[in-house]
Amino acid sequence: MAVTTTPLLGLDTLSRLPEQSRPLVRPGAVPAGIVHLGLGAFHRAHQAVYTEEAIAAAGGDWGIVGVAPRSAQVVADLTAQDRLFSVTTMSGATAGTRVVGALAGVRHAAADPEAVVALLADPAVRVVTLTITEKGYRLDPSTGRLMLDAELRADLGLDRPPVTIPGLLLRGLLARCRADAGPLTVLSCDNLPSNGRRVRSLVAQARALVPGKAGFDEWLGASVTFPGSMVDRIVPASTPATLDRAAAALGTRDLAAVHGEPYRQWVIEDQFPGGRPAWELAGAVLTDDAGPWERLKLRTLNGVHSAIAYLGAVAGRETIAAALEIPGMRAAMTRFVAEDVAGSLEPPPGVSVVGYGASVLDRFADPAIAHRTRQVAMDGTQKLPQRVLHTIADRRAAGASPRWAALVVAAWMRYVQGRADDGQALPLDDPLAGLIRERLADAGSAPAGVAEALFGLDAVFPAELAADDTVRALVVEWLTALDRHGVEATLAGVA
Ligand code: CS2
Repeated sequence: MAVTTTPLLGLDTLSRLPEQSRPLVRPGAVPAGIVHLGLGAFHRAHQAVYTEEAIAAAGGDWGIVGVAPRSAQVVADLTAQDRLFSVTTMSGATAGTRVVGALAGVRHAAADPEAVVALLADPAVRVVTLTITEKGYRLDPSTGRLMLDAELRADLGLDRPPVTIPGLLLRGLLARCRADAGPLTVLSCDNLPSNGRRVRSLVAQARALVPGKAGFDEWLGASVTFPGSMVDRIVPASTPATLDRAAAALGTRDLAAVHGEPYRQWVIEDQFPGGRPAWELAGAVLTDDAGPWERLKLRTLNGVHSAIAYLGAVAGRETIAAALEIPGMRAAMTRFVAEDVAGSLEPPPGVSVVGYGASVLDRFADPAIAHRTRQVAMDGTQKLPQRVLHTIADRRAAGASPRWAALVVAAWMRYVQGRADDGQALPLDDPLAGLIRERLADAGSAPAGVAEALFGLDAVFPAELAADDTVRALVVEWLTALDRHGVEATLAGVA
């Protein structure tokens, strides 16, 4: 009852909000300068918050037009709420909720792709940011080559509105060049290695499949930059509890509410020929090279996250925090970071990989965040290379035997077989799910056969790594232990 009588968040209910929950910027008051592709929870709790604070501190026409590639619901919800949404920051028993006013507009790309193409060609827009998840780039995770399927081929025919992100980006850039609309920065905010270089390569590979377009390449080289960035904040998918908490804090309903941890980090390579918001005033680090930060974060935070997700889900633990309580889990993750990850990378100056790893485990341990193991376990084929396999490759090149990293690969192999230790079904939510099932169907149930079948997925495992006997033996050893004894017994002895 209370829910239906509570008014909806919107411009006309702003005055009802507690003082500390009000937006820093009124939507509509700041013209758009950014187009963001991917309107999920992470964007709302990360770039939107940084951008709103930057505008509040230093001004500038940097309102964000948020584009949802597929989901009509988030666009409908945000439209009904005058593009306002709240972020609840949670830590232990405390929580604070604030409404964010950074969105100058919202669009549904699937319903109106031409409107998005037109936005990318608008001279007022000078930055395009992306959080489209690893698979949205349609790059082979192992080689970085554009994966051409019928949908993408049709997009690159340019004779119908684009439905893929590569198609949309290329069309937008071609239109911008034609309109001579001025310089632009395309900023990937996804957890991919060298994400700036990847999105540049995506555009180049897509462009190479489109004939003609004289002058475009020169324009692209002179006018468009693709800096790299490292993004960090734990923001789980919203649940009914997220919306209830927001409603209780705000006194209005918020259908687009998100919640996340207090920690946040954004390291950005400073290449913005058309200008940018003063993100540094919101705590972002602007640098020449985000690479060391990005490798540190992908291999440590995301590598450990995936490891806990697979092991925890197989052990029947609902959340990352609950999985971290399995005896031996923290020790195994600490050893993974100290013995394998730390030796695989050069951290940013003054940062200790082991110290960073310990702080990551403390963040994961907060039960208030309630991040589901099954959510982090999604799309493993798109995540494993940068989170674990690069660590393995670098350690092998140095002559080491990365035992703990092999455990992470084995945990993924155990997870994708679809059964938890108690026999419950586990979902396989992955763009290569069909291929994985096919491989497993032929593999039998013996760990060596399963490993053999999955190492054959060349989109995930580079040939050199798949042929490395040391790595294979380590993975099979762990997979055998997980199979025979289960996760809890396997981890029990780790100290
Ligand atoms: C997680 C990330 O879902 C996942 O795969 O590892 O979304 C993680 O929460 C963020 O990268 C934290 O910055």
